[in-house]
Amino acid sequence: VEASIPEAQRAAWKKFQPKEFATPEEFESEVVRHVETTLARSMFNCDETAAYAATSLALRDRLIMEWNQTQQRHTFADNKRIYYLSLEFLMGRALDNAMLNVGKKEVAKEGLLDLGFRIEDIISQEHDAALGNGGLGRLAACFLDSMASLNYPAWGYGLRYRYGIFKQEIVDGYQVEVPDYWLDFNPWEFPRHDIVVDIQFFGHVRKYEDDDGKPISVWEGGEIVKAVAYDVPIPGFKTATTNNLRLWSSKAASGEFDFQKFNSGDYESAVAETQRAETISAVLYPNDNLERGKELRLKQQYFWVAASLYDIVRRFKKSKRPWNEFPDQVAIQLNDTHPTLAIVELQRILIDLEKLEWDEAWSIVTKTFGYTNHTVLPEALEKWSVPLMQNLLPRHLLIIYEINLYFLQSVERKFPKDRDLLGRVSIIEESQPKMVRMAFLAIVGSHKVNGVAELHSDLIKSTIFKDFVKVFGPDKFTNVTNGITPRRWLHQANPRLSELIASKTGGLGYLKDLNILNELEKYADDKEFKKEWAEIKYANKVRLAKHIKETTGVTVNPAALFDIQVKRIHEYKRQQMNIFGVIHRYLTIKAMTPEEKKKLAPRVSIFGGKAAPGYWMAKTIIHLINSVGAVVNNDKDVGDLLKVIFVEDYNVSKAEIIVPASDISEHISTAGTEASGTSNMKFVLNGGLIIGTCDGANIEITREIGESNIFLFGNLAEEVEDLRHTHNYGEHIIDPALLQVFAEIRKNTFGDAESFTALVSAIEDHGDYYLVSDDFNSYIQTQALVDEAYKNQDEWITKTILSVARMGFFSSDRCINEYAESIWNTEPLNPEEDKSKKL
Ligand code: Z16
Repeated sequence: VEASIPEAQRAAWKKFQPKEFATPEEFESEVVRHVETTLARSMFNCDETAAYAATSLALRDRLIMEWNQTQQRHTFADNKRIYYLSLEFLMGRALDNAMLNVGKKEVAKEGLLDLGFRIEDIISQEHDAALGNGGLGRLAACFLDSMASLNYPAWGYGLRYRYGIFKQEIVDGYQVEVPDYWLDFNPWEFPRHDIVVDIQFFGHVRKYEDDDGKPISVWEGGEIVKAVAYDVPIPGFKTATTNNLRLWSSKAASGEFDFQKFNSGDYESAVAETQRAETISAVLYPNDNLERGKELRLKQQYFWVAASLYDIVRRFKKSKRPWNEFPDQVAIQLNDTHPTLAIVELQRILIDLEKLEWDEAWSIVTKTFGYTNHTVLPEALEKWSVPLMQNLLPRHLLIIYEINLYFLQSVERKFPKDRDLLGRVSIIEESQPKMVRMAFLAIVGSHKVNGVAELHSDLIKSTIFKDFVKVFGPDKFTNVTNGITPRRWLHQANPRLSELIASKTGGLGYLKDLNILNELEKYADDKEFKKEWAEIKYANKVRLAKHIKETTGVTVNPAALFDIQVKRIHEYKRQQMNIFGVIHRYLTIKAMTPEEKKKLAPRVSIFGGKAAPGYWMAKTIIHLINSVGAVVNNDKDVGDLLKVIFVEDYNVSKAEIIVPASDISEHISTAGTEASGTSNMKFVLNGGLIIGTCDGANIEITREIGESNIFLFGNLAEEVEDLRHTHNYGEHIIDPALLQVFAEIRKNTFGDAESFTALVSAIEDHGDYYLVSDDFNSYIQTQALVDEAYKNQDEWITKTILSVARMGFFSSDRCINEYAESIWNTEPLNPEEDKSKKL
């Protein structure tokens, strides 16, 4: 149906296009209009929630205009588009980001004040969009920001979970999970009830030959679920580009519920179908770096992938180009193996529905996809049982077998008679039951595979994907070191620091080209500058101290050294080593004379992070941290010298308060286990130093900022295998300082020692897989160096300034440009309108 307005009537449309608000008054008039009409309230019942709602609505009206124009521009130019498929988008709050990106924060601030509200109070009304677990999901959010800010025509595709990551409450020192229902009022999403895709599950495959004797496969029967699109605008920072994030929501195919069944009295099954369909997009799986092979998870993956590909293919077909041009128009990036079925689905569309020959189709498929690996942990590598896949996606399983057959035949031709190799690289694992190895499928179906930091990209080539380097050659594998968006992680989280930097580097341009930070080097010894720098850090610590007081009741001294470890709780990230170190410090303080105590720098050890609900060890770590805090924080002998804080419900907006307040942050994973880490980058960019292992992006951070500006310790990745071997088959020596910590725990100093036996026993009796005992000594010695260094504030500040000045490399803009050049083969589409967007 032609929905376009005829030429003759378009003048009227153009005349009434909403204008952007140039003054606070224009903004105010829009806020008042939304309060009084959209929200049906008035000045007599406008609380902060209502003011937040109206502010967001006023702003989004403007956003929509830019968004529509961007989409029109992209359709007209018909360039190659980037599609970023991710099961997680950890977006956080949208309002502040939107105001900053479209350059309207000042106008809004003044306008709100005039209406009786402080902008910070309004911003903090917003519920985080928390559709992700940790690093992987936040990376996807940073990438969207960078792609829009760099004017790449790009779409994100994900799932619209009704419940994001759970809210964490700490009750009696234990984690309790509370559902995160976030959709009550969400002005940032637009339901597209006209964009609905039918998604098929189950059924069977019927095979026959057509009139020319060509074998045909038809996927029949089973059930249909509907995918409804919800769009979220993604504004670029001071560009005319507002890209789109499309999230799919599941709905029963029959609409509401089956009235036939209902009327015939079969109430339960009438509602059951609806519920089963809606369950698909109901909840985010709360595991970080763990895959459990549940059927509902596979349903989520196929549902999201099939809807997204339908959409992408439909858009391509509008341009009426031949199929071989598909990879020139479409680049699809797979964020981990979660969307790997997209490879199979595109092959299915091309051969079953579009009737292309297998080889032609497969060549299109492999040119289209790129695969990013985010972990080498074996328990995180996805495998799906063949019987499960057979039942849910019978046609896809057949295609996977065919992909594997042709692949193994090619391997056989290249390496004749190496049967072991064939078994090792087979997409199907010959286990009981057989399993589909999703990472192998992703490698075979993509033209590039990348890791997320140099060490990690080297490790995947030498360990888990070694045989594939042999088969495909090394050029298929590449590195793109992760990055973070400086807009949210500096400008938004740390406005005063951003302002100071802007004042010395010629304005906000540094947020577009982070290498400009280099100009700060010349202030590393500037007295005035250093004073301001230190004042800002102090103010950020006061802000965090206030949050800690309000949420935990504990008073912390902002002048103390703030030592922070916030990230998902995981044995490989070694929060247990941190808390053992804290206990060691506590014992040391208890044994000190008053004179010795005077020389010690007071410290606040701050932890935060969620444990997966089924991860018992991680929950035990949280319990130990809180138990230690309860003792230490109330010990008069200790006073201000040590405080232990667990910040409840760590999330994106908490990170925006916590990150700018750190003196030192901990990135202490067992070498070789943390693929990259991205909070390490955020902390340094905000003027904090790092204590860390030679792991992930820590290594490149060290290279950029200089060895003297980071506290590295511990064994190296290449030593890990031997150490583990020694623990299990040789002599496992545990550091005496660590044994002393264990002894103290056993004395019930931190409550019933039995609660913590698993933590101690993992090290003493079960081989200490994460090498806590091997790194502990070097860890506490390095912490002592931190104490010493912190006493010399003058040098410390210089270190932090130099570090910030050298962090340009870690902008997600650099990262996205690398993806565009080395994987997507695409360029930005710079709009004329950009020129009017002043920095
Ligand atoms: C995740 O957050 C990461 C990897 C993974 O396989 C699954 C999840 Cl949910 C993280 C890595 O652990 C981290 O090192 C990395 O910085 C991040 O992904 C982004 O690449």
